[in-house]
Amino acid sequence: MAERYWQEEIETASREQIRQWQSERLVKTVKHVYDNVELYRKRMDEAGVKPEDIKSVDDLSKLPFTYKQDLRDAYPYGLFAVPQKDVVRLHASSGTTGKQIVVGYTKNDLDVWDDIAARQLYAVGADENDYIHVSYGYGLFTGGFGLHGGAGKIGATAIPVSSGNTERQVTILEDFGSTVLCCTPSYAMYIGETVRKRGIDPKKLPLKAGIFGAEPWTEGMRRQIEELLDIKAYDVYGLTEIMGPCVSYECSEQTGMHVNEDHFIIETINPETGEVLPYGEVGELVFTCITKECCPFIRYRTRDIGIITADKCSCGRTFVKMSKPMGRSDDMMIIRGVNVFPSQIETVLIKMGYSANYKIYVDRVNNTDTLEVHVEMNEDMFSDTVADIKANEAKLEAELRSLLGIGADVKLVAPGSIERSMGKAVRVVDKRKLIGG
Ligand code: DLL
Repeated sequence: MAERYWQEEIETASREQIRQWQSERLVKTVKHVYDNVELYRKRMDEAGVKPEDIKSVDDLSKLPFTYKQDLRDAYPYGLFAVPQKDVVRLHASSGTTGKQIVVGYTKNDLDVWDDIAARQLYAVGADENDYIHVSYGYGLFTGGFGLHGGAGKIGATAIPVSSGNTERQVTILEDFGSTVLCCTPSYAMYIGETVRKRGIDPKKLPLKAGIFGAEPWTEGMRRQIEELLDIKAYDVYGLTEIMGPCVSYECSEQTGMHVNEDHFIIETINPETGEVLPYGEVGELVFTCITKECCPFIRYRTRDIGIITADKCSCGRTFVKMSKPMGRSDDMMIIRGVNVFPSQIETVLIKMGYSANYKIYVDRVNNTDTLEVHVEMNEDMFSDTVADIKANEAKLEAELRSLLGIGADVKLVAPGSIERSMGKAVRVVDKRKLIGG
C-alpha cells in the first residue's frame, strides 16, 4: 500500500521547517499565556523569564513546568487563556486519583484536533471509503469525540457506538461493515474474544485496522489483538491536558508514534531533577502546546515514561517518534524496593503463551511487600490436573523472578474469570494504598 498522508507537506516537512514553525509558534504562545493566564505570569516572573526572552525552541528549557496539580488548583477554568465566549467545548478527566481536571477548546482548537485525528486515520490506511467504528467512550472523556472528529474530517463514515454492550459492538461490526475499530486495547481484546465466541470468522469481517490507546499495552498484546481480529493494530497516544487522542500517532512501520510536532513540542526529562535528556534516553515525557488557544499548557509534566527517537522512518514522516509509554511514573510499583511496571509482567505472561487477561495484587504482610499475579489459563489447560497447574504456575514464577528480580506468586485462574474492561483496564490492586500504607 502506498503511504498516504492527510497533510503531506506538514507530515513530511524538513526538520529545519519544523523547527522554524516550532520557534515561531512557541514565541507567540508564551506571549499569549503570559498576557492571559495569571499562573503563567506569576511562574515566569518568579523564574525571572519574560516573554521576550523566548526567541526560539532553544529557549524552551528556561520556562517553568506545568503540573497536573496546577489544573486541579485552577479548577475549573483558571488556566483558560481565552474568554468563555470563545470556548466551544469542554472535556474533563478524573484520572485514577484526585479531583477531575477540565480543559476547553476554541473552534480552532477543535479544528486542529480533527486534523491530527485525520492524520492518524490516514496513517492506518483509512479514507472516505471507510467505516470508523468508535468504541471509545463519548462524553467528557476525549476518546470518542477525538476519533469521531477525525472521521468527519476525512469524510469517512463515523459509527459512534461508544463503549459498552459488547454483544451489540460485535453485531455492528458484522452488520454495518466497520473497517476501522477505535477503542482501548483491553476492550479490543474483549471484542475480539466475543467475536470468536460467537463463532464469527474474523477473516470474513471487513475490519482491517484498529486504533488503540489510552492505556499502556505491550507488543505481545498487539500481536494477540492482531490475531484475534485479523487486523493491523496501531497505537495512539494522547492526554486530556494536551488535546486528547492523537497527540502522537502510529504509522505503517508500527515502531512508535510520530508526535505532531507542528502543534506540540515534546521533551524527555529526568523526573527527579527536571534536566532535559537527549533523544534515545528514557525519561518523563513533557509537552508544550504551541498552537492551542484555550489551554496551551507549557512544559506539561505527563508522568508518562518513554523515549523519543529521531531515526528516519520508512513511512516518510519526519516528525520524531515516541516509544509506547512503558507506563506512568504513578503506575510504577515499588515492591521490596524494586521498581516494577505492569507492562513488564504483561510481557512475560504473553511470552509464556498466556493472554493479556491478568490482574496484579500488591499487599504488605508482616512488613513485607507481596506481589500476586492472577492470570487466566488457556482453554486447553483448563482440564489439566492440579499438579500440572502447579507446575505451570511455578514456571511462570521462575520467569517473572528472572525478569523482575523479585519473587511473585502466580495463580492460574479459570478462562474468562478475570473481569473484562470496556475502557481503561485496571490491572493493579495495591492494597498498601487502600490501607494508607
Ligand atoms: O486517554 C486520551 C486518549 C483517548 C488517548 C483515546 C488515546 C486514545 P486521559 O484519559 O487524559 O486521555 O489519559 C491520558 O493515558 O497520560 C497515558 O498515561 C495514558 N495513555 C494514553 N495513550 C496511551 C498509549 C486519554 N497509547 C493518559 N499507551 C496518558 C500508553 C497511554 N498509555
